[in-house]
Amino acid sequence: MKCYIRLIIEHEVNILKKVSIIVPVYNTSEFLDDCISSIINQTYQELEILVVNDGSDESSSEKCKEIQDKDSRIKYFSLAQKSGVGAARNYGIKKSTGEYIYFLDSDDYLAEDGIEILVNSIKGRDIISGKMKKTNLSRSEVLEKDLNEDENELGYIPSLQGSESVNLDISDAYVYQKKRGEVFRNGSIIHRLIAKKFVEKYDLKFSEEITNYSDFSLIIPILVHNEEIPYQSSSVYFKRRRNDPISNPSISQLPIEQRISDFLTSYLILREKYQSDDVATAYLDNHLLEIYRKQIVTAFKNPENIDYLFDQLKKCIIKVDSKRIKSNGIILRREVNALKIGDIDKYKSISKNHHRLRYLKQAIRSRQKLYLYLYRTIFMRQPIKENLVVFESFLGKNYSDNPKHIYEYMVKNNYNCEYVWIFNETDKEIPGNAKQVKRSSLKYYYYLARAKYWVSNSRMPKQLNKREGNIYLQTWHGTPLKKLVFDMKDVHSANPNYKRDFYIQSRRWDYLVSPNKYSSEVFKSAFKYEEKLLEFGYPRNDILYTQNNASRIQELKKKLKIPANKKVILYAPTWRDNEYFGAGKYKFTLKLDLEKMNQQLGDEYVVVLRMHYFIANQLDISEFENFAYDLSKYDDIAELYLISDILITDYSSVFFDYANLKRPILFFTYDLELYQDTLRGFYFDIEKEAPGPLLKTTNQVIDSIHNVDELNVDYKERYQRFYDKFCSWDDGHASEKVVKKVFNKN
Ligand code: C2G
Repeated sequence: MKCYIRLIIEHEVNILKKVSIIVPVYNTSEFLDDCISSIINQTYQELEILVVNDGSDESSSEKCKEIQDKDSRIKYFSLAQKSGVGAARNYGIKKSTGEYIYFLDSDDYLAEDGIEILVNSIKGRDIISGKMKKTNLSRSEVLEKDLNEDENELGYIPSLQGSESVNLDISDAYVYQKKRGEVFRNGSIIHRLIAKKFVEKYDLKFSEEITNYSDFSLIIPILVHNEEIPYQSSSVYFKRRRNDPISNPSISQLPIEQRISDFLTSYLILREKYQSDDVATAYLDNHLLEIYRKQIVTAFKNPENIDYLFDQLKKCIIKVDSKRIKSNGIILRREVNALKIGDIDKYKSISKNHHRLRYLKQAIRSRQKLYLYLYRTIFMRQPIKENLVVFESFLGKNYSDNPKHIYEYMVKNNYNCEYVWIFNETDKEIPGNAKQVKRSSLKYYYYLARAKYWVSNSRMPKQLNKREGNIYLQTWHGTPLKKLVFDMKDVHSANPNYKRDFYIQSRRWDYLVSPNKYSSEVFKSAFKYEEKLLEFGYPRNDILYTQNNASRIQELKKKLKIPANKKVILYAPTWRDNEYFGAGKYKFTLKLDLEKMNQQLGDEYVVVLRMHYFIANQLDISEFENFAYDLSKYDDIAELYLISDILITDYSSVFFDYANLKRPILFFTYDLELYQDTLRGFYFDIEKEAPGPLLKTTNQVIDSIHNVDELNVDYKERYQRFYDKFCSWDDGHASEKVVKKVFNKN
């Protein structure tokens, strides 16, 4: 209401003009709330919201129906069958009654003043362009952010967000007149306000025969009929980068061949129709050449794509004005010439050399690129070494986990193999005669290219293609409590392409070790894993059965300089997706009060702190000498399990392994709600199934330790149930079973 009055005062006689916001929907149930809320909460209220369901699945259709009741301005339409985004938008145009039209995709959302700014700035023109900002964040995350702090990340102007801070007198700020084509450089119609009468006058419609690039059929006439197109950078449209291009891709995440083919179809139709208009032909030709350089050349690394697209591309290239080709480099010009004469063999040969040259150019730029070049062009062409096995644990951070125990079994049992271990820091004391190779060194690429076997508990870089004959044993590194990859809804970690990358990397696994039946099921869904599962329990837990005796425990305590007469509390928490310095470098803030623990438990216990291997910051515990020991860098946590009397953890998979020892476990879950509800989500109700109490404060932790005998009694049955479900495959022989299945002894 406030906003209405304000606008009327500002524009005196202006009657508010209605904006029709057209929202085509196809399978975006998880994003629709954000999208629709961002419209309903616009500071400019004179709106109609046309939601056009383009044959979505059940859950999105249900969601569409649900949101109808949210606001009387919503008009819902459902197309009889999936007809494509162009058809859905055309339907919306037909049904619209506003003076202006604005297109918003159903997985995106708007800044709250996005429409108001455009309406105030259009001033009788046919169109005004706002700004599009790509983001990985949800709407609520954007609203919650301290925008001053995150201005760079969002590229957003904080002072213009929210109705209170909108400066309505923005006539000066508006209209950075740009060259017409430049305003449409991204080839997209979204984030622009368009006068309906202009749409009607030229009968503007989206192409319906293609999925990608249907916007061009609107963009071209807009460019043709408008000398200048104003641009208002403070009207922000948030375009969401969807995190799951595998299960539910957005249009721009569809296969590259399809996108290119759609573009070429659209180019041909429009180039024909607007052949006499310089602006239109320049825009189309420049786009074609840009798409050629950026997408087509990449797609043509696969020669099958050349066969598929060659004729279509030839028809387009013939139409490009030759003066526009002249300004390009010699390689592109040679390719264009081969295309024009339709000589596919010649084209393929030029294109092959072109790729070689590109790789070489990249190789000169950095050492890693050079190694990768040698990996692809030389090492991968040498024969595979049938008895070469490469091991890696936790990305080279240590000598540990399932790969360590598999390796030691092979060494002890005289497997006739050549072994290589990958480490960040070499010269480790390890048994056997394995070569130690630095991660990302030239030797690393060499051995990975030549090895018949890869054994790893985490992912290998996605650039390292699997070669014919290679066998990749993936052991993974824990029973999952927190949701993994494709079972995660949002990705809060530092890498927004996490799901896509994971999918590419995990397609190379031939075997996956599973610690229990429950994990087998989770792995199938979370990793979309369909290859062989080795359901034998975890090799890393063998020593919890074979070395769980007093003399080994004393030996380890001595090695670790832990007093023999003190009991050990092991604190091993996991990492938090939202606390990081950068990709793979996470922060941790110690919430356990060591001072208090020392005072109240110091006579009987010492504390061993063990941070997750992602944690990059060092804990300063120097003031707790002789009470707290930081063993975060110690290689194998299983040995720390052996020496400890009590485990404190949180959502880490460590408790599934530790339960093999049947010793007490406390859960220090001070941020349970945040972790469970926002960051990850869990596979089961930890409050009901955890084999120990969930505690929020250091005092509760201390009390539980004082009363540990009573806890053992209280949790006895629950612990047994937990053990039966998660530990029953572990029997001290998992390494043997895995090795016998995967490796041939001779
Ligand atoms: N780990 C460790 N020290 C910690 C935490 C974990 O040495 N403080 C090791 C343990 O072997 C643990 C493994 O790293 O089992 C995996 O750690 P998690 O905390 O479970 O976290 P994450 O690396 O995200 O693994 O499916 C497995 C997990 O759900 C994912």
